[in-house]
Amino acid sequence: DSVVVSGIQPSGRLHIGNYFGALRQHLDLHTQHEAYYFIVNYHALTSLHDADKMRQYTMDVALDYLALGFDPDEAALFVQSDVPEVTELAWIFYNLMPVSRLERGVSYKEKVSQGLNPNAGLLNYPVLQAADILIYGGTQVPVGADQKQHIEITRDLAQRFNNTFCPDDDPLFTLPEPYILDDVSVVPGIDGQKMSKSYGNTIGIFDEGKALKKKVMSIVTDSTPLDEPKDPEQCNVFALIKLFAEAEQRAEIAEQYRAGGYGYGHAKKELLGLIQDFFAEARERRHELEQRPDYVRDVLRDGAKRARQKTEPLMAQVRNATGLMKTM
Ligand code: AQP
Repeated sequence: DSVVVSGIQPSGRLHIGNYFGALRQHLDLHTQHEAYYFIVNYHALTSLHDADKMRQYTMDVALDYLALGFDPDEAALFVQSDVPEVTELAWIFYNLMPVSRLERGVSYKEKVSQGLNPNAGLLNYPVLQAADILIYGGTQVPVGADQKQHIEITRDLAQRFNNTFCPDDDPLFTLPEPYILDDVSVVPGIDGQKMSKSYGNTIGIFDEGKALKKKVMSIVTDSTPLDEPKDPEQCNVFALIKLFAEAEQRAEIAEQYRAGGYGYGHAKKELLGLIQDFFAEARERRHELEQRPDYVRDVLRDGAKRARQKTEPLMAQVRNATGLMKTM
């Protein structure tokens, strides 16, 4: 049976790239399968060193999930650091992973090429992620395309562990599959690059009012004059409209692009309305939930309890397989 597993960083408010690339799939799948979703604060620690912000962003992600429809009766939502077995397993995995493989990691290399002086946590990010996935016996990992290579590293680690420590007929870890939907695998940001917090090009799921309007109006377009026909498939605004509009409306808007006389300003207004409507209910629910921090904490605590029912016995097997004694 499928076990769905995915993590999300508490490194700022979630954006619509996170939503379409991952969160929506998390929400779709969590009522159908056993599912574990965790707020990966250890991962965020690779770049965030501010305790107040860490606490705030962690609560923010929990609020976002609940507001968008996560049902705590259906699956576990919890904070990564509430499950200490994960870092324990990560340490074991570090010893199976060549440094050279991590240094070739696409997202690691990209951050370094942007001038970041990487810490050891960042280099080892995919190993901790592998521990996160494998410790719950994850089989499906709903993520955006940027995570594909990390899932390959996870599969590699599962295999290395099984080959090194388990008899052939009794592997401990299952190899997970990435669950990536093509249409939404890379959501562009307001400058047309992948929407990403580190590029400062995001539109937040819960942005509203002037802030939201300003972001939508600043989406980069070319300079084709208003009356000339335009190719919707070449337009950043349309790329986002496609995510929010129903098929029929999408086709109508594409038609207007091609006909000419329809400017990018029109398209941006259309998009703004679509975003406002799409998240209206969730926005209201989020405002309500903000008044109930104790409830949110209860959800996270229950989620962590459920998670540990899975991780404690698994770690006993891992210690046994590796000869790591536990005397108490
Ligand atoms: N632009 C995107 N399109 C599709 N999917 C995306 N994801 C992120 N950006 C896009 C997916 O969202 C999930 C959560 O990712 P994360 O918490 O690791 O966030 P992230 O990838 O760190 O998001 P950012 O904004 O891109 O952060 P930085 O700037 O730190 O790299 C993942 O499944 C991810 O694929």
